Amino acid sequence: MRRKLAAGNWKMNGLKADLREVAALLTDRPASGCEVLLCPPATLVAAMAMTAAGRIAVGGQDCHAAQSGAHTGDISAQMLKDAGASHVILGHSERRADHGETDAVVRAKTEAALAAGLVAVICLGETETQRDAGETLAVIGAQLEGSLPEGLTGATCVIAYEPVWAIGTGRIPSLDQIAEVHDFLRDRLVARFGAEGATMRLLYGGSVKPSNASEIFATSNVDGALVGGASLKAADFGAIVAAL
Ligand code: G2H
Repeated sequence: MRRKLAAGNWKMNGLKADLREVAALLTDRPASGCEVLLCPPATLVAAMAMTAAGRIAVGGQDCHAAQSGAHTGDISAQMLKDAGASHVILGHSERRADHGETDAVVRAKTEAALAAGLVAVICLGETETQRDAGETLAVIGAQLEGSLPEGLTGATCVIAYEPVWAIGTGRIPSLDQIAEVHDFLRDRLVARFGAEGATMRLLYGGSVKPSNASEIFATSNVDGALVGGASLKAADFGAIVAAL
C-alpha cells in the first residue's frame, strides 16, 4: 500500500514571514492520513524544519552532485540534511531548462541525495511540442532510464510526472492522459526495479489546485501531487491535502 503524498514546491518564493503559512497549515491541518512535504527555497529549509517540528516533512529544491568543494552558490545534499531536510526535488523542468540539467546530471544528483540519506523526488515530463508530436511516452521513458540510478526503492525515491506545458499555466492534461503516463511509469518502474517499483509513489504535478485535486487523485496510479503555486497559501494547500 503506497501512502499518499502531498508535496509543495515553493520555487523561488518565500521569506521568513511566510512561515506563518506553515504554522497555519499545522493548526488547521485536515485529518488526512497522507504525508505532507514542503520544499521552500534553501534559505528557509532550516527555519521551516523548526516550524514544522516533524509534523510536516521539509525538502530542498535541488542539490549539487558533489558532497562539498569549490562550487560557489551551490548546496550539497548533506547540507540540506544538516538543515533539517528529509527530501530533495531533483530534475524539475525549470532546472532542466534554466540550468541545462541533463538526465545524467539528475542521476548524479540523485545518487548524492541517496548517499546523504535524503528521499529524491525526481521530476519527468514532456514539452508541448513533444506531446503534439506523439513523443510523450518515449520522452518520459528516456528520462526515467537516464535520470534514475540503480538500486532505488520506494523508501528512497518518489517520481513526479510534470508535463512542462501544464506548469503554472492553469492547463492540465485530461485524466486519461495522466492515467496513460502514470500507468506507463508504473510498468517501467516494476520492469526495472521489480517489487520495489510497485512501492514508489507517483505524483502528478502541474497546475494542481483545490478545484481539480480530487479528480486527479482518483486517477490510476496517482499517489499524490507536487504542487507549486497552490502550495504557497495554507488554505489552498490544506484543501489539496484534504482531497488526498
Ligand atoms: C509544477 C508545479 C510544482 P504549479 O512545477 O512543481 O507548479 O503547480 O505552479 O504548476
